[in-house]
Amino acid sequence: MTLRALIFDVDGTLADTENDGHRVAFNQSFADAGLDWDWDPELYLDLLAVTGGKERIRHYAELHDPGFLAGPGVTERIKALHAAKTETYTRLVAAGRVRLRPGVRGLIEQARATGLRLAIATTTTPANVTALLTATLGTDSPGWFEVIGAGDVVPAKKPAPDIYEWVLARLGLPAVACLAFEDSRAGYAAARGAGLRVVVTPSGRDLDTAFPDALLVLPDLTGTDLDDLSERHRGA
Ligand code: XBP
Ligand code: MG
Repeated sequence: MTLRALIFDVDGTLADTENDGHRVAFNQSFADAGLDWDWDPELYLDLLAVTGGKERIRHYAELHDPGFLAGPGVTERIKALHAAKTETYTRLVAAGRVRLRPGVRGLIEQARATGLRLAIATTTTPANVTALLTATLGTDSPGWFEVIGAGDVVPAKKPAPDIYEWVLARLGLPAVACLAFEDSRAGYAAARGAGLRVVVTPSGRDLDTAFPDALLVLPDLTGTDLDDLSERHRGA
């Protein structure tokens, strides 16, 4: 079937946001709340197996500080930590702390030039998506994406297929008319679970992961030609 839309993951795919962005912002919110938690880069790569910031905080506490979870109002405390983290993260991104991965801008420009529809399917918080797009692609760029599925709009985060299904429903397109771009095992599983073909540009702990059913696995999107991608998609 003819390719009609590209659906992009955000963290790890559009940009390497995690180590210098999200991780730093999590640690800042912990310090500001008087917690002695400090997520170093190695630990953080492990923690990324749990998608969603609030879910990741809870998972860390289960492993390293179960007393925190026994305290009163823990759900509210996690929400407050996470809201503070989002404030810091969006500030870091606005200050230019993260850049797009190679080839992302070029592919998005090709898609816009040929009238291909664009969408986003991510686990991260909506404000983070706006901050990243605005800082890297310009103030108009959030409007280039017809559907932005982000954060808690679906309760079951990646690797569940729900966020992709949510985006497909709003695009009004079947999965076979779209192509997803992902960087991680969880994201790949989510996209495949929704029936999408996937181009994977691995990052983090998934640099050496096998993605046997991927349409393509590439180190990054440098030089990616949209005609070639459309052709591969049609033949898949
Ligand atoms: C990545 C995630 C997110 C971010 C942090 O999502 O799992 O949790 O690490 O953002 P994706 P929040 O690869 O789907 O873009 O703290 O806002 O969840
Ligand atoms: Mg990702």
